[in-house]
Amino acid sequence: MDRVILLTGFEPFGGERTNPSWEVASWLDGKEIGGATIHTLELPVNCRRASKMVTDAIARTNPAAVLGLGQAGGRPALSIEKVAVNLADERASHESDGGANAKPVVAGGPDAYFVRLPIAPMLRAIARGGIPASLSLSAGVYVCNTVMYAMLHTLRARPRVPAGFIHLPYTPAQAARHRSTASMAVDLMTAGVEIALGVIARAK
Ligand code: PCA
Repeated sequence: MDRVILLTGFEPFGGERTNPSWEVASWLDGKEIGGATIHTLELPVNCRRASKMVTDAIARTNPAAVLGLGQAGGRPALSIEKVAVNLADERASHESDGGANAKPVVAGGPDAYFVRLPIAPMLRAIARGGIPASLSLSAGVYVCNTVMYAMLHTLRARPRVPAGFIHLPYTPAQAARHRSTASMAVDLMTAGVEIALGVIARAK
């Protein structure tokens, strides 16, 4: 049977016309990387619905690895997340109270999960490709963190399946509508994510 890597992205949100995560994911849909086929899934920017969709997709496709992508406007580089916390705040995009109203993603679940990705080799490989990338220790408490937590929780009994999340900067077209904001071209972000997927696919 074909090995599948599940790659998720998001719809636009917060008044944006596009979301770089879905632009990148859709470029990679159907590609063969390291002996695996990329299957993509576009998620709604809603904690409850997005986490249900990702856990359903994991059950349906039994993937060899799962990588989530999301937009983190203002970040200057591809940002490989290290930790998902058991907190979800559906209003976090428009109410910035720092997650004081956040609820558990999974009631009674562990406080946090570390992602299961070969982060250091991924960072080295992306940098060798001439693409800026860095490690992030917080994905916030909004939908990206929720989806990452949900995927790691669902896969908790399958520790050999690599799973994690990369946040992406704005595209130049998005940044042109914000002042003094970092951005990265979609083809460069796509190349960086493709390199990351290659490292993940070849890791075992
Ligand atoms: N970024 C948001 C949600 C969807 C997205 O692309 C986040 O960082 O939670």
